[in-house]
Amino acid sequence: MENSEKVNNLVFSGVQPTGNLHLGNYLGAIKNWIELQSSNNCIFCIVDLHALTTSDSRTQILQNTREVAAAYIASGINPKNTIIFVQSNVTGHSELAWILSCHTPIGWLNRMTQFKDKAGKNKERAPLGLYSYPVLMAADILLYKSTHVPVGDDQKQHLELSRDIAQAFNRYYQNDFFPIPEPIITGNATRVMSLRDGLKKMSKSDPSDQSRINLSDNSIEIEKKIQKAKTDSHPFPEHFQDLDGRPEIKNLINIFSALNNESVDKIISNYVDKDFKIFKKDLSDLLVEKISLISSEMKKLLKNEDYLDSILKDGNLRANEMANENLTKLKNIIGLFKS
Ligand code: AQP
Repeated sequence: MENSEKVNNLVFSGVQPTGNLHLGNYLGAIKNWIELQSSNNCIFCIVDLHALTTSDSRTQILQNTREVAAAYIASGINPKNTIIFVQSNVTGHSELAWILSCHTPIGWLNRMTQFKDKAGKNKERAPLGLYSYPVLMAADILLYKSTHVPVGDDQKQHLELSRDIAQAFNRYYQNDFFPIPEPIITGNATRVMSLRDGLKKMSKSDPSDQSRINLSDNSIEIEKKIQKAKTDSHPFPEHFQDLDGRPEIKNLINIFSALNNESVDKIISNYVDKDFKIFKKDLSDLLVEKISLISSEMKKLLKNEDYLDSILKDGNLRANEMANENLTKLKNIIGLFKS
């Protein structure tokens, strides 16, 4: 569909350049973006300022930024129609984050479970940025007056906070400046779980590389990881309800379903009488088909830094233009001095 035919939605989302981009990031977020870009105006950000919130992810941030850009393009994001840019290159994000933080009660932030999980027992020593991360996320979304935000299930609470902040701002200034952004959390893989523990989210920071399929994995690595993926001693389930209490099996079937756009019921009926080995073999073939294409394209793109940088430079310019226009209007609403 041509740009002129696009509806008036503005879709915004992002990924942190923290290394080890994985299947959860792809199925929970990036894959859905590809479908959205044909009929919506889309902005996809590489949220490097968020990556500063944990010390492990501060290293190699430049290389990881290019890796995320390569993953977006290799997965099928078209930089001609869609803006791909780097958060730290649009200063409006930090500026709006401060303004919004002045309109956000601390009690709202105290409810955020991700901070509690990530800070763990060491809350007093956690960086302030980790605590105020959701306000920066609200600024990312609201800076562009975004209407829709496709994310994985883990970001649901942060998105609800963004909506609360937008509503609070609009109410305070008796204005409808910010649209209230709608979450898009769809598909069977809104929460892809670890291959080693079906109760833990697949995540970049899991110390075990065996817990995730990285977008950079080759076919041999993918096959090995699926072969070794944790299952249980029961036979293949006969019904959807049989998946209760079998998180590892449920996860593998959900991944299968999300990759080939088939219902979970259909997959269960296809494999009900078969050995798990056959299911795992077909799943790893499917993953190799989808992921190794992305991974080889990423490798090619990463060898061409000039090309990647030119895409980001163009995206930064386009994002800055939109951000500055919205920030000027917003400062006007607040009544800040303008020379
Ligand atoms: N396991 C997952 N299943 C489905 N979606 C997921 N997402 C992340 N993990 C899963 C979605 O990917 C997008 C980008 O995530 P991010 O990189 O900004 O941060 P994250 O959610 O913190 O990713 P990780 O892998 O879990 O990183 P660490 O280990 O550093 O915490 C988001 O839309 C997210 O929902």
